Amino acid sequence: MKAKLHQLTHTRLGFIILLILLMWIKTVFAYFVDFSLGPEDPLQYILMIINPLGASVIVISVGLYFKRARNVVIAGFIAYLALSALLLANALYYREFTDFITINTVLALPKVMQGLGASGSSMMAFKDLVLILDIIIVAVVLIAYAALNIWRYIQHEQLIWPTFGIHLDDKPAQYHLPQATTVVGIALFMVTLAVSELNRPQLLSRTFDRSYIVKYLGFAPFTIYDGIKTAQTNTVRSSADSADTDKVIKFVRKNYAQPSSDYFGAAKGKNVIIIHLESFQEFLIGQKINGREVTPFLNSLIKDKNTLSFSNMFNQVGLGKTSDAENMLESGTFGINNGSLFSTLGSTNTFQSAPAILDQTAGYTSAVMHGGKGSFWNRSDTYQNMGYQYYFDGDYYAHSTDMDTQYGIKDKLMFAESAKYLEHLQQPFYAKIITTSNHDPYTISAEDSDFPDAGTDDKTVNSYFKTANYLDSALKEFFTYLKESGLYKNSLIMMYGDHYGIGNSRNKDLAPLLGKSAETWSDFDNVQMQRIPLIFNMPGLKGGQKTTYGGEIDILPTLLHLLGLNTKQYVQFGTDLLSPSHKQVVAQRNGNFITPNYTVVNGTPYVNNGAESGREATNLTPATTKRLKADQEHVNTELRLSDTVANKNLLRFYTPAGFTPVNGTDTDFNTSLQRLLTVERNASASSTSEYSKNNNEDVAGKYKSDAPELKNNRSVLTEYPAKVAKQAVNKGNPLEQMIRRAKTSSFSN
Ligand code: GP9
Ligand code: MN
Repeated sequence: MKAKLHQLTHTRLGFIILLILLMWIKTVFAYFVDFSLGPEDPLQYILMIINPLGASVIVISVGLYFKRARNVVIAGFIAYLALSALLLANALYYREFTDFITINTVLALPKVMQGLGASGSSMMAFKDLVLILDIIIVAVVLIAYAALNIWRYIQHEQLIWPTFGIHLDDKPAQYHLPQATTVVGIALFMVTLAVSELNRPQLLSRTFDRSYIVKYLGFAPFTIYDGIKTAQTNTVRSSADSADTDKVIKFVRKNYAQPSSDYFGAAKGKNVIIIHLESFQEFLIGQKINGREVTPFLNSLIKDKNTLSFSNMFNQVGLGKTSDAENMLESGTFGINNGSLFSTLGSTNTFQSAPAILDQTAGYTSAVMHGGKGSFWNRSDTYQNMGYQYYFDGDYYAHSTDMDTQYGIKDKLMFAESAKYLEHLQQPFYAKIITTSNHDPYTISAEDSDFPDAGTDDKTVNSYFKTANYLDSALKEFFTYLKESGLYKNSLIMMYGDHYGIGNSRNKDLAPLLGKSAETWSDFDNVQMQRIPLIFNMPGLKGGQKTTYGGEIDILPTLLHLLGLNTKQYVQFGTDLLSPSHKQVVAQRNGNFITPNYTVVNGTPYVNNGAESGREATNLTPATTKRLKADQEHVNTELRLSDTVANKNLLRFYTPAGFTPVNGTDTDFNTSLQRLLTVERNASASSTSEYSKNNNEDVAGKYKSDAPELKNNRSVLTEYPAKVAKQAVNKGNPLEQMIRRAKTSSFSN
């Protein structure tokens, strides 16, 4: 044992291994104490425990490449210091921002420091000592030696240097040792990467959340990944010139469709409540399982005379899934073709999006509600840059394991708890509620759903109908509440499905339920399955079930026109679905497209309707062939130009008339609650929130739901989770009522 220890500190390899072990322990300690990386299964725990190893081996063993023993120590220690600094800096940064340091944060450091303000000094915590204890010890020893040296120098004695008891072998390292260690490090990293990709496919291409990259791969790989992404983005950006912008403006102007006179301004001045229906496909509407309607509420809503719905709407998302849908909805531009626009560009791009447009041109308050991690899909940064004023993320909702879904909280609780934020928003407002129960793997307890099993061979397909049915019932409760609170009569409610819930590989199991055959199921059918619902409901709205072909890209101009706002000056790639000149050519992110008569998959046209439905279109007239060719050209151009706008950040060069660029860093979502209530209080008699209008009565407390969690504990309806209310208290907010609520809150986050 003693010999082994001796070997560990007295050989250069031993010394390097010691540093690697220390780094490993420190990092794992930090993972569990300083960060909430949210490991979800045993494999993710294992990955978190092993992932610091690969990078530490690669970086620290660089020291071994040096010939002289002293240089091995110096280089190894510098590498060790660098990794330690990265870890500590992230721990401190995370405490304040619940996020990791990116290259862009470093570049914007002065601003960050400003943002920190008074809290900066209180950032160090006792546990940080663990991360620097080793370095402190070394520093103390060094200082002691220096003092000793000065003393000896004064005494005219010989200078001595610290060896820390490490008397390294002075025989040069074996020939292949450094190379071998590097290879071991790379191999360790590759294994971590491979296992991570298995557990979370497309981790690197989709990013999801910075915390995912750290959780799976560790800090050093995250920093390098972020560095590469940033460099790529900046290279593309710097190549932008005015000709790029001109081309885009020319295209969108030519494409513009004037509003329909029937609908323009039909919802002028109304609140807009957007309900983001997670993974919700159009085929669910009207579908029955064992004779039971999957979506009884939506089915009846669609028949309501005040409901306008579209049955030929297609999702147009790419790898960014939910975030791509949100991006199209908010910005009227497509997601990018190689990842999530939110994740890749959301922190730095210029947006001209719905919240800012509505605020600046019609005085709307804007808020988004999502019961999950605020940073997922880089939402916090992106929402800031889109001009959202408030973001109520998972911290603003009560959580306990039986309330949670994989990405948030159960929809019924989500809607119920959102009521207390909605009723305090100044009207008119633009509020988006993101649901999460209907997300793969569609788990739902028997307590929450008695919906029959669809009985196919595919469990995912079977449970999809259950969670969709649960969402439908959550919507019903929410509508009941809106009517009860008084919000309903002033609001336009819009619901849309973000993307498919059943992937192409499962469609064959689904086919029989849709009256189709699994044997003849084709690519054509897969594209038809990309339909999503789009539903507008408002008292007095001229309803109807429209068969117009369109996609998510068309929602924004449609919505803005309903609100009576002009869109001509903006860079939006879609057109108003209600406009007589709406273009019915619906692009898919991969270049396929759908028109009312044809579906073009990889350049091959298929017939949509009639007896030939699903057959390859042969014997096309020259005019039709020409038309489809032009349509394909149009699709390619709009996707390419939208990518240019995003990747080159072109909107920074073009500010539409009457629009003021958004300064995202001005908004702090940590103070959403504090600001919301302060605005209401300061407005006093002129406050337009529903709460004020109801004589400061919490209608939210009356929310009716059959959710079992709410039966015995209705306090969550009016109380704020301690975590968010505490932030407000810390920042010196004097809103006593809010503080009182926080103290009595029976759920903790
Ligand atoms: C995450 C949730 C799901 O917050 O919206 O995202 P998805 O996996 O559907 O893109
Ligand atoms: Mn989604």
